Amino acid sequence: MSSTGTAAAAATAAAPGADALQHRFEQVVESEQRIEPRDWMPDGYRATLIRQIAQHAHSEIIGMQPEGNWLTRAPSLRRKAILLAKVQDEAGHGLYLYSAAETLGVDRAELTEKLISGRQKYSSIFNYPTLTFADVGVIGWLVDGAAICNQVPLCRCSYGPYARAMVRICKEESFHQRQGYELLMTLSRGTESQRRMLQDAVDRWWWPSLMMFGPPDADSPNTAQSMAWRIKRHTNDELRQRFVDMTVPQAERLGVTLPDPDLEWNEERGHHDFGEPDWEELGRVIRGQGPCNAERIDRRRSAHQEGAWVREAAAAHAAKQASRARTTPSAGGAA
Ligand code: FAQ
Repeated sequence: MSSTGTAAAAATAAAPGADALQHRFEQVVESEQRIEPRDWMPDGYRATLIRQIAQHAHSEIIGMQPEGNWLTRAPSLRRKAILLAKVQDEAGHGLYLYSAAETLGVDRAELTEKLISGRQKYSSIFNYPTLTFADVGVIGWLVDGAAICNQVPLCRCSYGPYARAMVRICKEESFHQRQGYELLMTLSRGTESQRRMLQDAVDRWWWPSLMMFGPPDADSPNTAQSMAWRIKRHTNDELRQRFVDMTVPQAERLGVTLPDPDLEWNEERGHHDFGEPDWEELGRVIRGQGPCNAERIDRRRSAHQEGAWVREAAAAHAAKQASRARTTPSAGGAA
């Protein structure tokens, strides 16, 4: 047998079977190591990650719109600079996440197409309108606060590229949350009408923020499998509870009332009890019938169309650079 033939036979003999691959995958997950792009993974694991990471990336990109709406109307240059930086961070988060999704074998252009044709979801929270500048502060405080609660555990997700992207994203989200809280602190020390504006924004954003964590555990089809794969580290209800417990003292400090008559400390449980969000409303918003769904997707679709020339120019530039690199000897090679 030729040496090539011997190597091929040895490789075939050494190639692990499906059971061995599954076993190795399970061992990596159970021992808190990371699955990396070239590792074998079950099809369902790959599909779940693509679904969640794509939804997450789309949320960051669509999430630029509600606050972006206030960029030209920020009340001072300082507030405008802060808001610009925050909205740009969100674009960056979207890009890290699309890159993480691409390591699973999907293409960003394909994911964008699925978003604008309504075949992939994004977070329900971005389908509510931003009526006053207080909404910018409340989004930072409550929406970024909820995002942090949900995303800090994702830094320990079993899929390496997603977990690593989350580390940086969470650091930036913490800054976003603080800028929102600082804005609201300023409003709370302001005039009577500024305090009313603050309370009105809290009243409108509280329940949609609780819905960000997804349906109750009993109605969450994906949680059990995602927890077994250590993609999700906590259930939707556990994280919602953590968010409520974290937020109540912050609301007291701000001097606002959270719009839930059932909200109270439960000594026995060591947690706050709270009321039931309107799950039918969440269902409607996820199905595309929220107050701003159509507007958000139209805006995203037209931004994508208007940006076509930029993508074409970037591709033409990259092709030109690549062809120059092929035909021009490099400085190192010439020496
Ligand atoms: N909105 O079985 P589960 C941010 C869907 S980023 C829309 O519980 P899962 C930063 C769900 O996809 C915010 N759809 O699903 C920022 C599933 O769909 P399917 C985004 C929702 O995946 C701040 C079905 O319902 N964050 O805020 C929602 O196990 C400020 C059944 O649900 C992430 O994406 C919802 N709220 O748990 C930017 C974090 N909830 O199966 C700008 C990563 C559920 O029909 C300004 N994602 N659905 O395809 C996750 O942690 C999870 O995917 C959950 C849902 C917890 C969202």
